Amino acid sequence: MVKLPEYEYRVPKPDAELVRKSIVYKLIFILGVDPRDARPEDWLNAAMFAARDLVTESFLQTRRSHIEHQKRMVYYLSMEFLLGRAFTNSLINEGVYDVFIEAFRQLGIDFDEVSEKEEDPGLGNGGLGRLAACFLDSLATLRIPAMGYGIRYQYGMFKQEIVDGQQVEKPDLWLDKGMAWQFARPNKHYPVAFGGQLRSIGPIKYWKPSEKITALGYDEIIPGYGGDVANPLRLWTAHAGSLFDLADFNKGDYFSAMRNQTSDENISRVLYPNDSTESGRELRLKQEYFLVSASVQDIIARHKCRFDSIETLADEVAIHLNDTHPVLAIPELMRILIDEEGIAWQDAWAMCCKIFSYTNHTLMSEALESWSVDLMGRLLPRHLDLIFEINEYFLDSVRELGEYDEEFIRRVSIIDEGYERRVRMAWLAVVASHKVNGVAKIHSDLMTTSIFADFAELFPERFTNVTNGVTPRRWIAVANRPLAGFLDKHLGTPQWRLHLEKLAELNDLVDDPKVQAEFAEVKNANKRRLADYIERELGIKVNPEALFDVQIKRIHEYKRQAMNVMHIIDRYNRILAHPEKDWQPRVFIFAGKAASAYYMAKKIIRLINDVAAVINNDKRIHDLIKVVFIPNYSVSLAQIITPAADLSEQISLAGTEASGTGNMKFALGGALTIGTLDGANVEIREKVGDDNIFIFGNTVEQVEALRREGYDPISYLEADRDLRQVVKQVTTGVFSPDEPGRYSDVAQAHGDYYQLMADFRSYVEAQNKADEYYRDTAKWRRAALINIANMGYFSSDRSIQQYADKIWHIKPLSETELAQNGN
Ligand code: HBZ
Repeated sequence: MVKLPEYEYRVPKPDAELVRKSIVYKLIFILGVDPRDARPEDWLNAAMFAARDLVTESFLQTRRSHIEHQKRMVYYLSMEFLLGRAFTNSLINEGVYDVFIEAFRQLGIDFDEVSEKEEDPGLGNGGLGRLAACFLDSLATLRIPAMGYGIRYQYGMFKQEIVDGQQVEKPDLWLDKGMAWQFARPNKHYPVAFGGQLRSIGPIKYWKPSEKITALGYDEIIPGYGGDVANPLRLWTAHAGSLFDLADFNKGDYFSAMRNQTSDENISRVLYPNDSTESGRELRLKQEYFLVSASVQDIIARHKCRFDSIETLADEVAIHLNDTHPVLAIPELMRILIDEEGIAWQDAWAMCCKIFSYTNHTLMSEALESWSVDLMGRLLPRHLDLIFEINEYFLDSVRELGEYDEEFIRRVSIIDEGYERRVRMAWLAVVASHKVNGVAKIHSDLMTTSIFADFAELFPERFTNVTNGVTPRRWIAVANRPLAGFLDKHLGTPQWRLHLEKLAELNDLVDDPKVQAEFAEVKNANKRRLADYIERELGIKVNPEALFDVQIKRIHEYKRQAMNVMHIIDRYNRILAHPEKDWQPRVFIFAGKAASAYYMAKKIIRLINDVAAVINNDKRIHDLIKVVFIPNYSVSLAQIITPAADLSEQISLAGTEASGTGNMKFALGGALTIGTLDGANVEIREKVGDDNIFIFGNTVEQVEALRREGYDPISYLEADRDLRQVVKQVTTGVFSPDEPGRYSDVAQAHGDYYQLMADFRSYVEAQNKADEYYRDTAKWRRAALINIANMGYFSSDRSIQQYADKIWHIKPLSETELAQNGN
């Protein structure tokens, strides 16, 4: 091993002068750009290289400590990571934000202009991907020996444009501007095979694939807060063929080899959209296998490099499956252990059952993944064979219990023997994992009484809950600097960044009018920033004094953006009927993407924009209502919108939203929630108390009862004149005069499956109550402060600590372990 004296690689704690010099050096010698010609993009890249130097040191030191102290590792496998921009976040986590600001000032360059140029890597759809990113931040911050694995999609989530009120998707070329934040790892490459046949010689099976591609790794560095730990997120790209076997070229068929190259490389080309139903396409299955095959091979290679024997794998390694998307890691690990390492089937299975754990993010049966046996057999014959063996082994063990009939066996079988035989991926995950968790209390409870009821009977100890959380670094320290300053001052410490429960001390200050007024200043500054953004981007002027009512998330029927619109229309009607009343001015803000093939979600976007066009231009409304749809929702947009919200819309039908994490970010920023008793709203209510949240609508039990009894949306229309009027206006074209029938199908969609009609009245009443509260400024500010004070629980640090303790059994690197690492 190379021994270096410390000074050769330690980056000194920088001051502004050093940072300035480093930036200029990177600009000239790494990017080859003359400072006189440098554009903001060039300064950004140069500054990112300068910042990366600081993170890299912690990154290498962390890796050394893991090896030296033989730390048990957790590997977090996810098809999605919605990281958001890296630059400012890394400066905050490294504790050099102010130093960089000063360096930019000395250079005479606008820091905000430059940092806004950073691409926001959209390698995810929504909550699940963002959760994975918050978790990486917490894993590094808590010094947990961990690594993420994902796919480096060439095109992430599409860019959304709104043209004539409708969503238009444009490709997201996030890699084109250069990715200063990632290290290419040309030596981290693995073959990934597909197709071909399963052969056997006696009892020994072997797979002869027909196709081989190569996975090549890139490491994105994830810095923890405090600057001493950074973990890698290893992202794989697909490359044609085998890097070693150039047979095609040698055969002289250069052109066909090149053609194959593009089709092979399609595997990491584009992120799959989160559709209303799983689309089950072959390329998606290939992507899933591509991720897990490269990752499992890498995990084993890393293990072998640290320990002598593969036998100890289960003692040293935990693998976490973020939803069912990476579940093929289970048969892949079985395959490698049995076929390549020569381990006996039962021993390999015992190892798998110790290694894997799985998080479920949805109860909606249409969103549960399953793959046809046919397709899987064609693409992955050995894996399908192993899945059949696992199933047989599992079903035999159930039969042996002697308590269950064949109907039960049919229900728990990993293979659905319906019309077309299919592999139920969630079943496979549950059978192989030692722990299965839901993401909020209500969701975890429902999980064991609905989709996994049979398994909960078989393995009651397997099911657990870990309520989601969000990182206070990105969501306060980076996104809400005015609030960060407020907290530093009133808590008298910067420690809330690491110990969010410290926010509770604010509870003593919520009645202090001076503190309330200072909080109002924080909120107003954030509202002005958003109002400026809206004016700049959309040319719409909004009043920062109005109540900002915000719903930002994926557009989906179950999230009920349409019910929000119905309330806006009802309010519009009431204002027109009683203009003399003292109405609370409101700005209704929406943002979110619809999956490109999701017809109804796209229609909802159009409805929002159509309603906005009519109401915003109705002079009689005098700015009492403004409706704004902000295009291209992303992490960086959420960082501007969330801190500016007064009211947070969390209005999914009870029992449909697994947790939600936006709800936590809003409350943490001092917005009050208007929401149903769904997902983590339930726990937010427990923390902030009934008086500081607007809960409305049917409970899960009531929703189920209505479904059982035969839900009748018409009965609500008959009983409610205002509701009738709203539905009539939408369906007869009041908001789409150029095409009156445009929304005739919206109200009837699936017989109002998400029960908008049933919850409408109580929603409107909750909205009226919110107005009343808002008028009493002291009352509102107090409630907002109580929300902030009681959000400590929703830190992703708490979530990750729970995963580490009760699921992964992983201990963090101690300070001494980190300090002594063979320098
Ligand atoms: O995961 C979300 C849940 O809807 C939300 O309630 C929860 O807070 C969050 C984190 O636990 N689920 C998703 O975001 N799901 C997806 O994005 C998804 C992506 C690809 C798919 C299916 C779902 O194929």
